[in-house]
Amino acid sequence: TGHLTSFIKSGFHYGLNRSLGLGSKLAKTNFSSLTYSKEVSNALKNGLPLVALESTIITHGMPYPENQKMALEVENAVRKSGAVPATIAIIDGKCSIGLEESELQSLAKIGQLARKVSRRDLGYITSQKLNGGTTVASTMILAEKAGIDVFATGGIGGVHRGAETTMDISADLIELGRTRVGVVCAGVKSILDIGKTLEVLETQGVPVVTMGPEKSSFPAFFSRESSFKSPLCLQSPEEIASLLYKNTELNLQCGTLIAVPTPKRCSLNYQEMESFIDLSLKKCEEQGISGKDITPFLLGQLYHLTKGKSLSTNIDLVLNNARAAASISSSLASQKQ
Ligand code: PSU
Ligand code: MN
Repeated sequence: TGHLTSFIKSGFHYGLNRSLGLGSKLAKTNFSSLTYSKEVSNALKNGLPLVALESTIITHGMPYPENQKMALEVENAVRKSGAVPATIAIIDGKCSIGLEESELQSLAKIGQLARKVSRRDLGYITSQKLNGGTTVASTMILAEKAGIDVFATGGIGGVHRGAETTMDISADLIELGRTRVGVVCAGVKSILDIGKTLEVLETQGVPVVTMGPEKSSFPAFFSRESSFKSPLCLQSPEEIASLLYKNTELNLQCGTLIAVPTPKRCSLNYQEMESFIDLSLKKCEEQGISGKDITPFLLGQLYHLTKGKSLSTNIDLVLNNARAAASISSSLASQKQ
């Protein structure tokens, strides 16, 4: 048996000293186990602004080949807006910060054959040398380890409707409460309970800011508006970057959620989406779908019910978020100097 097994067996005897011995060794292993793409390692060396991108959206959020096209377009949008994209995923058990194009293409192709990797799956997936798309939670963890401050995605996980009985609350929310990365999204999809999601974010101590004028509502992903008021509103990328800067300076050790409303041209009708969501939730229950399979299932249902419109909106809003994240990251990089 290896070092780790004997440690686990004798763990009981370590008591309080445990964090001294193996803790620091593991911390070192962890850090060196990150694999960087050339583009990303060059950006990190030169202090260029970076934007982390997640990969569950590629493996479990969209069908092939649209997922591949989206992923490449989003990377280019970040580059065009003056930052360096770092798509994060687990490739053959390696925590990869930035993917080479061929890696990204293979991941998109295998889709749901790759694992959906959240915080608790990281150890398993890396030890078994598997492939995985990282959720918002695990992408945040790896981005922070790599020293990337800003991360763009479409929608984050949240509190599911009916969570008062199912307890289905995404690990993304807990991660936002403990990991120091700014996450740019289009708000929370209304397949979730938006009100409860905002409550949990408050409990976790997460600042939630919508990029827009005062009194903006918190956006609902497919639609620009919801019936919930955004806790904070800031108009410019510079102001949002200062907020991130101060959160770091105060050493709050938590994330910041930045919501960017979906562009007007591709926003979908709120009422119509509500009825589609109700239908999808019913089907989900009928088929006994649970746990981590719920979000991918609901996304697939909405794709059919909207005849593909949900997908094109999804792609547009991710691109929009990527551009906003690039501006925020650039501004943060200059404020740090
Ligand atoms: N919402 C989307 N598309 C997605 C996801 C959420 O519109 O692809 C993914 C994200 O990776 C998010 C994850 O972190 O689902 C949340 O899953 P869960 O609800 O099981 O925590
Ligand atoms: Mn869940």
